[in-house]
Amino acid sequence: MNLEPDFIKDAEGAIFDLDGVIVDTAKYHYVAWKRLADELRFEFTEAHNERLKGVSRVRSLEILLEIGGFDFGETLKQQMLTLKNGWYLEYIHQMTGEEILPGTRQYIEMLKSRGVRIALGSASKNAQTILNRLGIEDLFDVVIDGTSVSEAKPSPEVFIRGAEGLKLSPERCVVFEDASSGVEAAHRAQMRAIGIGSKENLPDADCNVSGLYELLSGSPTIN
Ligand code: B16
Ligand code: MG
Repeated sequence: MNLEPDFIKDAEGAIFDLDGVIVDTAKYHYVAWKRLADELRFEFTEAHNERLKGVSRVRSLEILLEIGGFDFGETLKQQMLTLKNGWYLEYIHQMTGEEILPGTRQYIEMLKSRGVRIALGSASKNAQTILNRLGIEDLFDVVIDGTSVSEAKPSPEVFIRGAEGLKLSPERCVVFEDASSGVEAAHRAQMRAIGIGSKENLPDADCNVSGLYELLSGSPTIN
């Protein structure tokens, strides 16, 4: 039995966020940001890190510095962004295909077998590197990431560009997202959003599942 909501079955395009949907890179962002906070000698917890999920690198630094009570100039902030990204890349380069979240490849392949076109819609400027490390570049017809958009989620730009790349009107596409900023971006792009996470954390998503594997197996949603 397949319990996918009908709006996914009717879609011609599927746009996937990366961090939190396909792979858990948040844990690597966390250790890299924590390293920066340690250098600045303030506590940065995993709860604080929740606020950085789905937001751009620059905005993440602003939030981190707010938490630490710092207000630095542009030059210093740029140096910190470079430093953090260098540390993050050290972790990312160790990743293997085993870190793909359960059911991802199977679910995307199932959609493709139905003729659904597939895009990535991520805020990350490292998305291409991560796809390469995981060995899943072949799954995507189009990749829109932090290097190809000018506005961060909740701007709908990343998803509108994804639909354009797939040559589909936005209403024909669905988005898979784990961040509330991404759900809002999908809705502003006139797309339905499948929330990867609980209804409590993503109340505005059109349905909620704990992971793509639930859509594959036909398990009930956790709405
Ligand atoms: P980078 P997503 C987002 O990825 C992460 O969730 C967010 O924590 C990160 O700040 C952002 O990418 C930018 O990442 O530093 O690699 O450019 O969820 O949009 O796939
Ligand atoms: Mg995400």
